Amino acid sequence: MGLTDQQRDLFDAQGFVVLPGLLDEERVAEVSAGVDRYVEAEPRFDGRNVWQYPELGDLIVDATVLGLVDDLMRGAACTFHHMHVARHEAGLKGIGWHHDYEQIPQTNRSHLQVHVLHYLNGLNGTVGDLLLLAGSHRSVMRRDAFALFGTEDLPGTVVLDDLPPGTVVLAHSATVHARRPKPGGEGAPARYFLDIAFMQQGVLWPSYGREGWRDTLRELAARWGSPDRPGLFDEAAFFDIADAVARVQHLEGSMAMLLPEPDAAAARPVGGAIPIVQ
Ligand SMILES: O=C(O)CCC(=O)C(=O)O
Repeated sequence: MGLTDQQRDLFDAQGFVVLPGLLDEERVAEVSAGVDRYVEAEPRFDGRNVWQYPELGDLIVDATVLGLVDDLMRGAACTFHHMHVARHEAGLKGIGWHHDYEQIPQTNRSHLQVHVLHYLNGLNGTVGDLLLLAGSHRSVMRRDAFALFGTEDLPGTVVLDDLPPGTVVLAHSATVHARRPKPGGEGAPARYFLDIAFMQQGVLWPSYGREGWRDTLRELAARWGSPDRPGLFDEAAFFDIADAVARVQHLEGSMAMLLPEPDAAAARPVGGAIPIVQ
């Protein structure tokens, strides 16, 4: 099963596609058991130990989901970046508008990064809705550029608040999104949420932002690596994010002037209106 042309076009136009109930009941139950053990043992917002949970590793390499990611990559291979795992209860805080495209500094969208968002119990209008800003993946901006708008509706906002269990949202990681907190959900099944990020190969990407990211990739490769996908857990796809942050954090002015001079043959705008490219 792959994406239809219409779904691919939708992804290109709005930055995401919603696949209601993609995972069946049995798979949802298996992964949920892994989530339960994970959230009871691991620190929050830290995906380094996912390899210790077989159901979570199995989800990273789920053939159906990876096949859909392949469709979006349009023939290019991809590499796993991180997985986050959460069980959200009533009263959960929101997360303001942001995107998750990994690039330092944000300069272009030459290569694709996809976030696979799993809502194992679906969404039902309690605890938190997912907001997505359609078309925002085309704009280059800091990850927190729209944070000043909190979780307010913006023109182009799509609200996901009614999804069946097993739903997967495939999102271009540069799509601006937010979690709007909602009342209710007490005494009901929790909001099971996982995100898994994959990078299109062809450029070096920033690593996962915690020391030990190489070990995580090695552990995953040892257990879930396969000759069919030699680059899936390839640490050589990444530079250490801490090195890149150190390079840019004290920059002043236009970074272009710190780059090597273009060679004489490089296209150079002359006369007329010089295009402002960034
Ligand atoms: O909880 C959600 O639905 C989305 C969370 C989110 O914004 C994120 O993981 O970047």
